[in-house]
Amino acid sequence: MKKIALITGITGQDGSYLTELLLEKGYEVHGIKRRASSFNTQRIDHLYQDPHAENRKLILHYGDMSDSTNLIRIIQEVQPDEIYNLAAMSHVHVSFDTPEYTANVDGLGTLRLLEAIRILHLEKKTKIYQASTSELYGKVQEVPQTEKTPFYPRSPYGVAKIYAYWITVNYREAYNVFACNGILFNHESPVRGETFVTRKITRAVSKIALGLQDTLFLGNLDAQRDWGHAKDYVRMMWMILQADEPEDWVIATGKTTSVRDMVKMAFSEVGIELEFIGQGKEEKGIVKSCSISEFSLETGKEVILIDPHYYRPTEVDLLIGDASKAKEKLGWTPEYTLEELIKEMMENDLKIMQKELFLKNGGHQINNNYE
Ligand code: NDP
Ligand code: GDR
Repeated sequence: MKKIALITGITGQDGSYLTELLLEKGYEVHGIKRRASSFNTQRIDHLYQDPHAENRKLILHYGDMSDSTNLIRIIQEVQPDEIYNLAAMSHVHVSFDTPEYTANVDGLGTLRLLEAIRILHLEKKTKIYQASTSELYGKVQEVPQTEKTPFYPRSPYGVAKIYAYWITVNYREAYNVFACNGILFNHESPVRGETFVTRKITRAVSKIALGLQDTLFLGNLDAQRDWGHAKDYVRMMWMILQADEPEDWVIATGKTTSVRDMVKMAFSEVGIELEFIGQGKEEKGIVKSCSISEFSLETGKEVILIDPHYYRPTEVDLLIGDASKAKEKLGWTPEYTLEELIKEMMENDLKIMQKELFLKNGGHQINNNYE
């Protein structure tokens, strides 16, 4: 029997990898996309199927996590076996500027889906995955963090997601919905949003190496994150809904790296050795040596500077996850190392920036967005 999945947030990083995975597994995949004034489906365009074709396996619906009636109607039409709730205002720093919107979409949005399952009497049919996050741990209580570590969120995003976490647990306990939280630590890829720190770095390092940009401004370089590859993490999302029992799971690599070291790793991909000098907001990253002539940068050039604007009012200092439960009970282990992830992201961004350089050399204006 063909399975039907509904993905909220299908146009995002994880939505695109999960769609690829589920289509490969023979699912009929439905996705909710937002109406926007410009195209927002770039990440899934390679999977697009003509709406006039018969037996389509990928079907998109307009919708929004703030609109209950819309969600109920879509779920009624689709009758999904599995819902993956990936939609969210997912940027921690932006959530300080939009706390109410974030609470509505990331917190209440999850409730709306769970209520839709209940209203439509789909408790026995429809399983639901909730995209929970290591941001729930927030202020360090324990390292490494497990399914039992207490939560202490440090942003409106984290607080909204904690509501989503507990309402998912509550609907599992109260109504026997097969509802699970994946507590995912940071995961990245070549299609990571451009304003998250890893992608911001790989894009900027590519531009700096090619002479398209002089400097990259960053915030807190001391923050430490447990970074994995999105491809490994969406595989685990699917495994969570195939488990015998609905449970909550930590997904992480078990290794942590500072933002500063991540910057150094990205520069080393283009043969540039970076040295950090100074402290706090005066800290700078300067070129120590450059071994690839194609990317020649003069020694001593300042390429990383601090902009306090990128600091958060409250920060999460250290994340490192213990995914032993997922390994032991579901046999999940990540396949990518951080080095492989950064290499893949750098290769992708270098290709994009080489195109930009080509256009610039041809007299065209290029995108100069430094964020
Ligand atoms: P992205 O920001 O790349 O994608 C978010 C998706 O949600 C996009 O499709 C976006 O649409 C959609 N969306 C945003 N607001 C709404 C709304 N009001 N109604 C409907 N859809 C909306 O995030 P990721 O793919 O990285 O993450 C997926 C989920 O996992 C998120 O919930 C995130 O909070 C969570 N998470 C992510 C981690 C990570 O490291 N990536 C770690 C732990 C949890 P549009 O394309 O139009 O903007
Ligand atoms: P995070 O990811 O907040 O962990 O949330 P992000 O990449 O935004 O920040 C990681 C760390 O880097 C520090 N930092 C900067 N961050 C950004 N974005 N821009 C900068 O210039 C910069 N300089 C330093 C941050 O302070 C932070 O400590 C991500 C999102 O995907 C969430 O949706 C998800 O839930 C968590 O990961 C797990």
